[in-house]
Amino acid sequence: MSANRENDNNTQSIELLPKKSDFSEWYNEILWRAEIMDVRYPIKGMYVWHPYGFGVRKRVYSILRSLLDVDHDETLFPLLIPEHEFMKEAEHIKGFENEVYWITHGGTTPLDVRLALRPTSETSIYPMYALWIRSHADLPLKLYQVVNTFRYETKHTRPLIRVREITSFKEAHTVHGTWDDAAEQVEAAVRLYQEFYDALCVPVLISKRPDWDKFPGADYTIAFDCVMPDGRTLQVGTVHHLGDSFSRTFDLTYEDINGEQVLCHQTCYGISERCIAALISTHGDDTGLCLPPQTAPVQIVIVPIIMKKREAEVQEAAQVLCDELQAAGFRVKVDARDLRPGAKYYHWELRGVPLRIEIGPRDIDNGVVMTVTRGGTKEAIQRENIAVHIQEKLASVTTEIQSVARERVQGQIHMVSTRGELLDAAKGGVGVLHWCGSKECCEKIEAESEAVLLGGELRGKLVNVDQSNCIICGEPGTASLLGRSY
Ligand code: 5CA
Repeated sequence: MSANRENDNNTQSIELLPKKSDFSEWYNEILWRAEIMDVRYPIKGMYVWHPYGFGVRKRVYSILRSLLDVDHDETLFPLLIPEHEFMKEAEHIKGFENEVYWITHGGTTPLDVRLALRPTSETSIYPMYALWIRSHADLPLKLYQVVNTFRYETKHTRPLIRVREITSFKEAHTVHGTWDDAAEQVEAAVRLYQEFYDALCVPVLISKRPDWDKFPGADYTIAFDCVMPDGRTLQVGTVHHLGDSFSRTFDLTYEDINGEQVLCHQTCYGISERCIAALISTHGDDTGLCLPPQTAPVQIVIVPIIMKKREAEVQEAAQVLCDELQAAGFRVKVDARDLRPGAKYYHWELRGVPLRIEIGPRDIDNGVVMTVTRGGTKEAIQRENIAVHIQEKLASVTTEIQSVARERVQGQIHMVSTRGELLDAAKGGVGVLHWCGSKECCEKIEAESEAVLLGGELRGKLVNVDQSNCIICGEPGTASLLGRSY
């Protein structure tokens, strides 16, 4: 990023880089220009939320919270985990040992017990669960928290995508009486995440990660991937069946109806700020962000079109309109700044505001306002009963955003039915093929495609495929994803 760009966010003349030509550059530009993240914080992998970006985060996480709050309770655990707790679960340690930041001193005094900055919170939460859970009446227990977690990532860090301080880690941790109950919770969590990504209008692929790629300590992992405009995939959420491995380690038992002490079964599922990377990347265009109305901090911007003679009247009409729409529950703003309308259009288009309303003297005379969607559709609508018209307009904007995204992603998914097609399978997108689940066949598929087998047992709405035989060995296989991931 060039140094002279720091103060020119309101300059009109600079075009965004075209999204198609260099997605990575476009992504960096948009985070900066639309005031999402500031990447100049002097620690690698740690970034600062601009207030506007934080406004998007607030909307997105309020959708996630409202879905969870139906049958989960929100909680908050400490950031630090004593070494002896962190080191209890062997698989878990193996998975995270290279990623943990340690606190070794309090001031100048070496600590007796080193403290880990949570990379995720199993080992912080489960010792407390062991104190709380006594009987079957305490189950199921379903809690979640939205916190920061720290991972010393060694791969290339990128804002929102791969960070060392995950600032927006939503992690849910549930406890159940049986393995089957936990498996049912996994399905419920998958439905919940699907609903969440539907609300963001972000198409997602859902698959079961291969055994060698599951969460450290889990029985199995279901992952959500979105397809970025450059064809690479981004894992934007995971749901893990933990079986009883953590329960054994942390002594999580309950008294069942027969008075016997039985081990609990657990699940956990997480989503990070990657969901915002997915939102931005999926919908943004060469003009800037493009936010589905539900996620937009400002849903409607009103731009008064001033003619000198009737300035006060127009400003007043814009404010009255704003008050009326606000009272109807919309997030609305009047842009009364002393700037040309064109500069204001540019400013709000860059920030992804879904709908603009222009109101000038002639509109007032005709009892109408001019609406312009972020996609560029112009329509004059009646001033009377305006809230109803605007509601419909925003709903149609959402539908439009959804279908554009879906069409783009569907064009990036290629069905692969023969081995010969493997090499091109993940070029510019994702290949769908049948795989038996074995490591041996996976290795062949990956070698021949120069891509990664993301997962099998494909579900979700994007791809409809039946059972078929493994592309390599011919044994029964399930629809599986092949891609190159971030
Ligand atoms: N304890 C479980 C579930 S809460 C857990 O930690 N799962 S995880 O490791 O798969 O992380 C959950 C999600 O966080 C991932 O699917 C991924 O979307 C996101 N994530 C993981 N690491 C990072 C990172 N360094 N930066 C941004 N997001 C990340």
